[in-house]
Amino acid sequence: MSQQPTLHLLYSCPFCWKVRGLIEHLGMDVAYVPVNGMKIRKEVAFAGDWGKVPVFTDEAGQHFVDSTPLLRHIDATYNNGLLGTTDDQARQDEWMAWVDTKMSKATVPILYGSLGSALKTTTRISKIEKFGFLSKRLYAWAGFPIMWGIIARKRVKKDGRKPKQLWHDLLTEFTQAHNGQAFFGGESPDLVDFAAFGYMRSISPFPQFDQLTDHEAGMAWYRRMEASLS
Ligand SMILES: N[C@@H](CCC(=O)N[C@@H](CS)C(=O)NCC(=O)O)C(=O)O
Repeated sequence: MSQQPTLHLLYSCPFCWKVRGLIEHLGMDVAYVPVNGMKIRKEVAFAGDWGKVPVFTDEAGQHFVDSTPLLRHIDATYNNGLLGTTDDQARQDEWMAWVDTKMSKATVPILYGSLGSALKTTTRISKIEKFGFLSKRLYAWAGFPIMWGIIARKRVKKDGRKPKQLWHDLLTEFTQAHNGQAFFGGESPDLVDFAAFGYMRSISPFPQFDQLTDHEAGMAWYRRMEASLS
């Protein structure tokens, strides 16, 4: 029996945006299913004990988790692996690891790195994510000092740079690795481009995205990535 593939996600989850970009690039017919951020574990319990989003369920009802393995699985299954194989596999693997460690760590500081930005972020999240009646209010009011105090403050302090500077440095390093080409993957994007694009795009629903748009090379690449979606 065949069913429409689904992607269980949170709109504010960078890992989910990685997978969405690839799905949109390939023009796949996938239904997005938002989960309640306060009950992720319960809402994706159907996929086993992983307990996180994104979860991709294919037409046969099989579940796949973890964004980078998921990128590889989708590319291999629906695109003949064209974006995940190159002449220089070591370069692709090395930069995929770079994106998944460096860029993934930069999303929390820019979204929650000061009390003011944490408030902006949680207010926006309470509007765009699926919540229960009470949990929405609880999250909007209690979420921001928690995110700032417990998670972001330590991370910003440890890095030493302002979150904007951190992003600008990462975008400079990443776009320089394109070696003068339009994308990391060359004339067209590869899986590393989609991973990086996902992290950056996850900031786009928030006002802090303004802090990234004045990185010229990074933004030019971002616009090319957007144009590659169908
Ligand atoms: N390595 C995973 C990380 C996924 C992840 O941490 N997702 C978060 C949302 S942004 C989550 O579901 N967290 C729930 C939890 O850890 O309980 C991936 O790349 O997919």
